[in-house]
Amino acid sequence: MTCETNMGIQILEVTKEDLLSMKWRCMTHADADGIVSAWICKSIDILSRLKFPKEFGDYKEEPCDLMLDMRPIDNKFNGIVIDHHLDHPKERQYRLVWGYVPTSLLCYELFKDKIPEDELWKVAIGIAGDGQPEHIPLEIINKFPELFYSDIYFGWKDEYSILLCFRASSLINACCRLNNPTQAFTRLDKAKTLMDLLDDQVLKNSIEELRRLRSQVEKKMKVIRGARAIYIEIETPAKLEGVIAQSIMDKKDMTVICLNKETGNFSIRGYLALWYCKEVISQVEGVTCGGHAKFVGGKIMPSKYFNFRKQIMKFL
Ligand SMILES: [Mn+2]
Repeated sequence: MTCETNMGIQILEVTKEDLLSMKWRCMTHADADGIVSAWICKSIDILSRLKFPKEFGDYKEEPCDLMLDMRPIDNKFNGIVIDHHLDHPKERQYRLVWGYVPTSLLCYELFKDKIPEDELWKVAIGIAGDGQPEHIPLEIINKFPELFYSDIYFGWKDEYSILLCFRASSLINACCRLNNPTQAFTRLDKAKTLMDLLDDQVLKNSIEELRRLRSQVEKKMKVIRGARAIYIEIETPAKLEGVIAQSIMDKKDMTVICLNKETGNFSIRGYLALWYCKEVISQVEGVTCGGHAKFVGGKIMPSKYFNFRKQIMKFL
């Protein structure tokens, strides 16, 4: 009896040969999954350039024919998209590769025989970055078991441990949250081993800087607790809304909506994330949001702040 462990690609509107046949102008999501996906494409030499859009899915900022780990802002994009976010339009001009698993894993499945074998541990970092290390391919775990070793800290307050695959993705994500995804990509590309990456001083400094900013932000954040969810407002140029929503969700076991008033970006984490996105927030004009189960992100126009807040309060 066999048991299918390959559960990745669900929609495949392009052939592998097409993808390998030219060099693409790529735009990718500025997070660990997006960066690793782009690294996979770079490692097999199919990229002519790489950019990170300011707005999720905005292909109009730069010439682009390959989009990774994002849903284009509209259906007129006419390149290729490799992605796992929900709600791609049925009518679309782009060709899609789609699955339920992180984009890094979709890229791995397409190109696995071409990726440098000694650097396959990088694939795991993208998958862990989207919170799904259970999807790391077994052959990668066999080759790099240290991905599941734990880093153990003895802090002043409590002791905690973190898997090295998570530690690595948080180093990459820290750089991205400080609005420096290009630097994150360069450091990942440069690292030859997982230990190189974990020891990278530039990335370690980013984590420290982010920690400092976060504690400043947390001292000033506004928190409202409702029956179903917790609503939080923060103000910072860094992308901290996702981290803060996640950590409060973990502590309180409630869905958390966190709005960064300075950037207009918000994150929702928790079981009701998609419900809030589709049933509550999408009803407000001037607000965009999307994501996957338990993880939603979005943006509001500054002028829509009061409408947004009113709608959230109604359904908190
Ligand atoms: Mn992703």
